[in-house]
Amino acid sequence: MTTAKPFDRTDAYLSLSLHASAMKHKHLRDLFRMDSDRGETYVAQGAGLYLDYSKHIIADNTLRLLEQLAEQRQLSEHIAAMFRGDKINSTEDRAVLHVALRAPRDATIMVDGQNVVPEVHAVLDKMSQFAERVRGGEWRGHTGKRIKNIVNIGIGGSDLGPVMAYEALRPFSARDMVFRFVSNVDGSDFAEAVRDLDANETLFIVASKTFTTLETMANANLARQWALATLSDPAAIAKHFVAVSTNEKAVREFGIDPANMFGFWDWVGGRYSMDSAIGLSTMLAIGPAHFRAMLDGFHAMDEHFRTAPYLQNLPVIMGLLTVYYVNFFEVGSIAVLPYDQYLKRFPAYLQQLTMESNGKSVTREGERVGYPTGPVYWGEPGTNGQHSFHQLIHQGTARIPCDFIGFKHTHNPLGEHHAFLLANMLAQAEALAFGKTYEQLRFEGVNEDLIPHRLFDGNRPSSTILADQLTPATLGSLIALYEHSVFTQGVIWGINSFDQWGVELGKVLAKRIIPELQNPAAPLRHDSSTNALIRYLRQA
Ligand code: G6Q
Repeated sequence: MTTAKPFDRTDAYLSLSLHASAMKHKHLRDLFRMDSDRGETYVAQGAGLYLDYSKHIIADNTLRLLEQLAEQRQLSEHIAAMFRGDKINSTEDRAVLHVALRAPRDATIMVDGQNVVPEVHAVLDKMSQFAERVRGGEWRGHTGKRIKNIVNIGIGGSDLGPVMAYEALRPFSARDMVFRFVSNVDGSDFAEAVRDLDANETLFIVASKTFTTLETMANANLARQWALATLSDPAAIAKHFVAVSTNEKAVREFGIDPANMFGFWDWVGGRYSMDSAIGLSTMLAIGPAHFRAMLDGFHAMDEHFRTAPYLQNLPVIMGLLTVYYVNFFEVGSIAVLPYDQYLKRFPAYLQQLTMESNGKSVTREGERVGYPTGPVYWGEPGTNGQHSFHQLIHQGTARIPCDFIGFKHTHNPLGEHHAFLLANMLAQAEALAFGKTYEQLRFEGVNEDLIPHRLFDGNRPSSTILADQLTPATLGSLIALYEHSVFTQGVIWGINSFDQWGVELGKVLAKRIIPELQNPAAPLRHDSSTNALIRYLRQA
């Protein structure tokens, strides 16, 4: 790949800066008035998803310039490099191949001279056999009882995806089983997860890529004690604990038979791992066939991302629009608002995916960037958010682009709920874009003093993402959409979206503080604030 100009020195960046200063004076009301087909022009479809991006402060030339930006930043070469297995995670010298996790059995993806696809399918097959045995009651606990409870112990990438997917796919899950997720190194998390469970019927999945993570190891040890308090016999561990990891040695040392270990690879980043063996709890919940349908959904979006032209490419469009707002409209956050209760953990999942990936301030070459990068992603399901923070999105001083996500069909067609839900979603996007003018309020007879308070400026951008129904395949497409949007942003900004050095320092400092908290006599050599806080907490 030839060297591209840095982001803020590309011709497209300079043109976009000028262009955006003109677009800042445009209003969505006028853009829609001038082009009555806008709502049907600025749409794209792929992998079962429909994206309406017409309610963005853009015109045809914006899209042309964003397309040029993608070209000048060599986005397609970067996409090809990722799919080819190049070591694009340069600071860790690793390939980035979550796309291989959902590649079809006959695909070929080479890492260090070896096709990784057969290994991926071998693990999927092993997971499927195990899931069938547990779900079918063939795999029994040490005392012969059927396994009814699954507790996933993991944190970060080894937790957020599994929890989110379990919640999202509940309609497809085994309703006679209980699924719990323990992540925090707060004993309360573990205590609440197991308080009503019978150890004879409980299987723990210890999910940790490294198998060294403090929180997960502490919770796994707690789980072992808890299980043995009932089961007594250490041999019981083999029937009640399985591991998902890349570290076979540590798994064995913990006492889990490597035969009950499900592996993955260093080219799968934690936050990109929910469709690897880290998704074992998901497969136990929804069964192998639905899990594979989810992988097909991911793969359909991968293929769309790899092959569709930039301006018909959903993740590229979403990624470029994010760059447009962050770098030319001083946007600092993006709200993700799923109008589907099953997606209640989706914003939390996206927080990690987006912010751990693009929360970087140096380029891949180690130069400090001179422009903003990753925005804050946050959100809650609608309509709940409408009765809380939407006020700020409608009338606050910050511009917060929103992603609305909705489905044509609900899994629970009760009363008129679904029409109410979708109507609210569409109304929010409409209100944000078009607002309510002074003239409208006067016409409605609103008291002059109240008009400033009841005015809605509008011109607040949003995307609407629709699909037929929230199925395993749709969920896969939706996640891959955001994965590749994050990738697109990272390429444009020239940062490494796949390392996470920013989480290291706190971990190191915590290890130093643990003995200081436990031993009241330990000398304290921190700053005066940390010292005083430790003294306060020691008294407890
Ligand atoms: C994700 C991060 C991080 C990781 C957790 C858990 O991209 O690397 O969230 O997933 O720290 O790590 P282990 O799976 O190694 O326990």
